[in-house]
Amino acid sequence: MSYFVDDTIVAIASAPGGALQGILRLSGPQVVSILEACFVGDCDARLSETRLPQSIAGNLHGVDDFGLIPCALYLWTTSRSYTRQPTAEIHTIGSPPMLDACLSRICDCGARLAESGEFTLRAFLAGRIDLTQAEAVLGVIDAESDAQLETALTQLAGGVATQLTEVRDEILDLLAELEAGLDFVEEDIEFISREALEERLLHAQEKTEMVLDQVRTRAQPRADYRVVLRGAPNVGKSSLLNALSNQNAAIVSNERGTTRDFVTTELSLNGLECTLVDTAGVSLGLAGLSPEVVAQQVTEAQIAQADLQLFCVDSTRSLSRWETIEIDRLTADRGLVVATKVDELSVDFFSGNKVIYTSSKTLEGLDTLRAEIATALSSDVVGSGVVASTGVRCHESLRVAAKCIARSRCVNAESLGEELIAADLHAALEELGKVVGVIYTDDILDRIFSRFCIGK
Ligand SMILES: Nc1nc2c(ncn2[C@@H]2O[C@H](COP(=O)(O)OP(=O)(O)OP(=O)(O)O)[C@@H](O)[C@H]2O)c(=O)[nH]1
Ligand SMILES: [Mg+2]
Repeated sequence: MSYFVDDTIVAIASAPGGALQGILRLSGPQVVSILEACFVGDCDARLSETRLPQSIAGNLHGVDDFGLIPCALYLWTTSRSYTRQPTAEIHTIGSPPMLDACLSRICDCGARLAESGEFTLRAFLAGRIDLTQAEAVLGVIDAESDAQLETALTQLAGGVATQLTEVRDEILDLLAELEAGLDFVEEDIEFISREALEERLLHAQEKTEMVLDQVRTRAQPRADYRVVLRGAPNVGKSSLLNALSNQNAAIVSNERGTTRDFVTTELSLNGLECTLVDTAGVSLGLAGLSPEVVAQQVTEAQIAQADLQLFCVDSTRSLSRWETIEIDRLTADRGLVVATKVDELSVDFFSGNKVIYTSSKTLEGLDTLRAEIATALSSDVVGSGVVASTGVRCHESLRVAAKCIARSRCVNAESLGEELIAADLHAALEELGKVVGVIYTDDILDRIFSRFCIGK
């Protein structure tokens, strides 16, 4: 990875393969002189005299045997660009051999091929974005679902960085006051009272822990959510699993207690991958160690692991007392109430919860159910607002930062000295600095930017 930013880099920024349009991206001090050597605009504006961002129609010339190649040039000649360097994009026909020829022509004029992630690296080195935003760029490129995209966009817009910058600023202010106090320690002047210090330290700790919580929930890339079907025997859980997955994975019969072991099948909802789990119907009042009792235990274990429960009730009969109690206990983000068999004569449930009416026979309501499942699962993802790679990288730093602040509060409580509090706060600042990239090493940058593709 090159940290030298005084040369001019170029890369194909559009996706590999043929397309209607291809994009070449350049960044560096020589962008204008390079373009003056190989681009001629339809109007005779001199590129070097351009200060405002411009879009200029024209042609690339001298590109092997291709003659003049029509293109649109987008040019930022000042530091008001993504990389804070003169930057340009050439939008032209997306033919791979032609784009390659344009690339070598631009290199002949003085540019060098960019390494992977080098444009975003330059944006980071110029202070345009912080490390969490750089990771969010990658999050946007790699997003496989609407929810992942929204998380990455939130982070790109500042999400986690804004909160951490606020904590850092608070700690910096506090340190300034503490250290000013240390200079006057002989004179016995109190710059900040113990109570006021405790209040501000507690606030900083809580904020850090809040971000740590967000990061924790996203530390594992959630490729797989578990959605569990639950309900009384014979309400139609197995039929629903078969209908939703369009398979005959589970045995269906009008005998109660057909399902004993749990059966799973994979579902893809709006790009969210989830495992749908069928369980044995819940029977009350069983005793001993019969297969039924074991089946009940398996059901409860599956529920405990579930991200979402689909609580199924048979719409051809009224709710039992147990069902009413269970429905009341469901919270919107952990459970949905699904009424089955609406193709038969249905009774109306008077429930405070939203009920999704379905039929595994006519497939009525299944699209609504799929959409509701996806919404319930993705609210979990979006709420956290941190892309997975940031979560993995920052978890330890945030944990240590929160611990240092907590320790400084103990020092304060026992009046052990402001020097010790300051030392802990310096340590916390350093860890928070690593997260946003105020403090970084080549190794950290290599790990982040080498995962990008060339041209980004
Ligand atoms: N008319 C109608 N009948 C259904 C529907 N879904 C299920 N059934 C019937 O209801 C009965 C029970 O269905 P299952 O899917 O085995 O029910 P279950 O909840 O898995 O039952 P257990 O595994 O015993 O707990 C079967 O006779 C199904 O044919 C439906 O949408 N419409
Ligand atoms: Mg069943």
